[in-house]
Amino acid sequence: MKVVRGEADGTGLRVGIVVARFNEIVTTALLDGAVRALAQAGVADVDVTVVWVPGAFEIATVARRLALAGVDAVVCLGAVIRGETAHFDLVANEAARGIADVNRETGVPCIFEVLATEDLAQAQARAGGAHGNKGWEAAMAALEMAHVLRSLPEPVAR
Ligand code: INI
Repeated sequence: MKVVRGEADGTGLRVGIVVARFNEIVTTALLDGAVRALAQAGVADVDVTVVWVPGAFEIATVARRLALAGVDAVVCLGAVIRGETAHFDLVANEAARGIADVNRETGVPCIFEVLATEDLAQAQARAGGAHGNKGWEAAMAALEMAHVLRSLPEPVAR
């Protein structure tokens, strides 16, 4: 039996982080958690690329570019907070769909950490508050997935 389980060791891995400016008070905290997690796991500072984009809707475009440029994983950070219009659902759904598409299209793990919350307090609770820092968790998931994919055989042409 072969069991593949990723590790939280970032030595030698290149990681892209795409972070939305919208709700920056939240996303800066997510970014801080992600960067600290990567450093603690041994990812070299020069191997981390952080790209800011206007909002969650734009994350997938840059995630795709970083994935195709050769990073081992991409961490996607955003915060969509419900307002009074349907914009919330459109942005949240399209951000999720776009990032999922990049995963499938490129085969490079793109970790989805776009918070979708009812209010700012819920988002802040997940960005270094009572519910921890989801940016940190996303970074660890990125390393785990990068290791899992490195451990598997290359795809065969069919
Ligand atoms: N972008 C976010 O990242 N979070 C939000 O809560 C949000 N809301 O609510 O509108 C949001 N909108 C901007 C969107 O991501 C795009 O940047 C914009 O529509 C331009 O394409």
